[in-house]
Parts: sequence; C-alpha cells; structure tokens
Amino acid sequence: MSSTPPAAADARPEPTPGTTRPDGVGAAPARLDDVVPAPVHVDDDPAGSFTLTAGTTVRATDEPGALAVADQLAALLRPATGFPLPVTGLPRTGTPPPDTGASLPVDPTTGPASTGDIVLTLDPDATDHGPEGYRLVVTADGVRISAAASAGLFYGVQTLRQLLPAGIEQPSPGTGPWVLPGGTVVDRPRFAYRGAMLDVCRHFFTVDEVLRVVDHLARYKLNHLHLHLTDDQGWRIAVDSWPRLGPVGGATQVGGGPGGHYSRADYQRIVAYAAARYVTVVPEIDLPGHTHAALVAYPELGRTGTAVEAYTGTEVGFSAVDTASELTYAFIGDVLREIAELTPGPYLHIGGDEAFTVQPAEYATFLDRVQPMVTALGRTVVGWHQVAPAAHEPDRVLQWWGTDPVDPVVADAVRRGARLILSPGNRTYLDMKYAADTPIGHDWAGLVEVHQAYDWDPATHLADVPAEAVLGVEAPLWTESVTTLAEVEFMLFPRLPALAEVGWSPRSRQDWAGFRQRLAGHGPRWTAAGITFHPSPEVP
Ligand code: TNX
Repeated sequence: MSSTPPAAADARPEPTPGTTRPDGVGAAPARLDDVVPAPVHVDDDPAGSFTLTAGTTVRATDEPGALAVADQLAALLRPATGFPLPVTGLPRTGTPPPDTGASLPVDPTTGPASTGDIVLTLDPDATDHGPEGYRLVVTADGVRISAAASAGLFYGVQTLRQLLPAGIEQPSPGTGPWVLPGGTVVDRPRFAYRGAMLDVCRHFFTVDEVLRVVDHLARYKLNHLHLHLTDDQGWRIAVDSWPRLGPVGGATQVGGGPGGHYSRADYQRIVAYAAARYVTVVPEIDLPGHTHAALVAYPELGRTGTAVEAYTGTEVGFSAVDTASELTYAFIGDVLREIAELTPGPYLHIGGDEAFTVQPAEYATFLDRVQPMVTALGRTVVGWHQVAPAAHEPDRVLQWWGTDPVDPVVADAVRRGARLILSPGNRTYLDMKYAADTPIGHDWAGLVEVHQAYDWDPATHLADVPAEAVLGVEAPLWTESVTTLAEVEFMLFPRLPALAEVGWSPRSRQDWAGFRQRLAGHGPRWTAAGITFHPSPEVP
C-alpha cells in the first residue's frame, strides 16, 4: 500500500487559470453524440447551434425544484464563462381554474421564453420520459429542457454541461466561445437504482471529500451513494445512545492513522447535499461481522465481553457481535433507529457479509431478528447477498457481489420476492486494479480495466434471475489501499462513467467501440475540473 497518489495524479497538467488550454482542447465544440451515459435518442441539427453570451438568462418554471436546478446550472456555468447568467422564474401561462386557484404548467413549445435563453420547464403532465427523464432541445434561439419532475431537469442539465466545450469545467474564466451543438436529446434511465459505494471505514474521508464524490456521481446521472459506515477498522457515525461508538470506535483506520467519524450534523450535511443532486444516501451498518470497532467502544457487545485493541489491518471475517445476547439487539435497535432518523431515503443496509465466525444457524436467527427491525422503522432492508437464505421482508433488496453469475441461493431469494442490486466483483468493484501494475487496489476478483467494467448486461447477468428483479447496479469502492481523494478519483475514473452507462443507457445504445471514443472526450473535462484519473490504454 502506498500513501502517495498514483502517478496519474502527478502527471496531470494543471489547468492554466484564465485561458483555454494551449492545445485548444478546452474550446473545441462538443458533439451531441459525445454524451456519457449515452442518451436514449439523439437528433443532430447542424444548423441549430447556440452560443452562450453575457446576455444569456436562465429561466425556470416558478417552482422550488425547477428554480433550484436553474441556480445549479447557472452556478456551474459562471466560473468558466464569467457571464452573470441571472436566474428568473418563468411566469406560467394559462388561466388558473377558478375553483382551485392552481396555476397551469407552461407548455414547453409555446412558453414565453425569449430568444437567447436557457429555459427549464417543469411539466407534470409530460410523463412520457418517466420521473427522471427529460427532453433537451438546442436551437439557434436558445436551449430548452423539459421534464415531468425536477430530477429530469437536473439530468438534462448534466447533459447540457457535456455539450459545452471541455473548458466549461475550468474553475476560472476561459475564452470560449461557449457553443452548444444544435439538436434534440430525449432521455430516460434504464434502471431506477444507479449507485456507487464509498468505504469510509478502512480509510476515513472528510465530509468535503464525500461531497466531491457526490458531485462525481451526479455528473454521470448516478442516483444512490451507499456509505459503508461501520467496519472492523472504524465506526464512522455518531450515535447518541451509544456515545463511545464515534469517538472511540472511530479513532483509527487501516495503517493506524487517526481515522475520524461524522457527527449527526456532518451526516445530515452529506444527506442534504446529495439530495440536492438527486442522490439518495444508503447508510450501511455492517452486521453481525465487520464489527470489531464497535467492540473496541463497547466490549460487552462481544462474545467474550473483554476489552479488545483497535484493529488496523486488512483481514476480513474475524469479528462478530454476540448474537445470543439481548444487549446486542437493544444496541442494533438504537443504532438503526438513530440512523433512520437522519436518513430520509428508503433504504437501510445491514451488511451481512463475511461473518465467518458466526455459525449458519446462529446467523439465520440473527437475521430473523434484525431484518424485521428495519421494516418496523418503515425502511427497506438491503443486505449483501449472504443474507439471501433469510426470510423475505417486504421489498427486500440483496446486493450481489459475486464473480460467478450462477447463484441458486440468490435466485431462490428472488423467487421469494427479493430484488437485486448488481455489484459483480469482476465488473463493478472499483477497488480492483486496472492492470497488474496498478499501484493500489486488490485483484481477488480479477483485473478490471474499462472494457471489463463496461461490457456486461445487468438484465441477463445472473442465471435464473429475471430482468424485472434487477433494481439496478452499484460500483463499490473499498478503501483498504485507497488513502486520499486523488486515489479515490483515480479508481473511479474512468470506470464510474462506464458503470453509469451500463445503468442508464438502453442496451441498444451501448457499444464499446463508440463508448471508448465518447469517453476519450471526457479526459480533458476531468483535467479542466482537476479530477485525477487513470489514463487507460483502452481509451484513445
Ligand atoms: C470483500 S464485498 C468485502 C469487503 C472488502 C472487499 C475488498 C464485501 C461485501 N465485503 O469487506 O473490503 O472484499 O475487495
């Protein structure tokens, strides 16, 4: 393990403030076809390109969600363009029905946009594209994004961002011109769940670092951030009813560094920042194994009850809470209740992986107690696929992380009602090395270069599991060897965009030859944005 960032971080050229890059890459016009993940439908109109100017206004349906997205768009575009880009509410057309006083939605084709504007229109009746879909039209007169819900407007904005030259990602003014190619994009996601996981236990990451990871997810239209909050090496979330968990359980990490934990306010800041970017936080309290840090704080939760030293190594599977003790269930009840209080999203992840010291009968009894506790809190239980044999709970979700796509136990759980998040280790595990010489990472699931991460189909991946049972995909980043934000980004890019396309784009729009070309155009964007990435030899 190395504590210095991988070579790519050092090799990254610093963007020159106040200029576009000397090679002109920053100002090169983007193409409608270069969007990642690939949209459902794209229609070029070479005559219709639009240029942002100092006079451009961002207008949005006068509704809080739409206006918030408009503000985010303006905030995105201001640094590089230097334009003021004022945001204004769009007066609604039509006469409110006299009995309700409700206003009518603006018709995106006839609404009162003036020439030269970017217009975001919320039309609750335009449900053709689903709750996350959008339609984006660029003409010489302006840009219109319309959607049934503000999430769709947000995704339309992420597409718009990619249609501008790479220099738009610079933190300070470039020279432009800021041209968007003309045409129409109609888009909606293939899977409802598109996520990534960050292990903040093996190495701790600050709130600001987590927020930056949220930005990376949102940029590629991923909508769930799974936070692996508890493990042997550190307990990372404050729990008022068990106050030693954070300060004592969180006081170290792999390699013996100081670790850390999130206060309730820190965690709420992450949740709120993510929500504003249409990212749902999925908190994981890993049980009954991976609990050594909890036992450091409260030895009475363990089977021997005796004090234990903090663990800073990388072995897995040795720890467990005492599944025969009522104190354990009181503890879990308190922790899950407090986490649920802080988490607006529907999911509570209870881990369940690698409890090698818990006998199968004991493990089953444990899950029979714990899964219903999650349901009683009004939340949907998620567990790593080791929980598959347990009884079904309403809406139960299994996260499958195997490498051999034949798993009869999981297929049986699906027949009993479980749904799946697919995280095949040999496709989605962001802690796997790209190549044998990758300076950090594991290889137990194989080497995962970009093509390997890209070229698989979640709908047909697991034997005897129908497509309807697949909620979506998630890319986990375990951090035994990942110590800094630059290293996190190095492992995410470019595999996160590959996974994003697997989760978002229709199968018919996915093709490796096209993807690697489109992806190549994103390198200059990451450079402009200061994002560290692996310069994959598979991508031109
Ligand atoms: C397995 S995947 C684990 C983690 C490790 C990871 C390393 C899973 C549910 N458990 O505890 O960090 O392998 O790749």
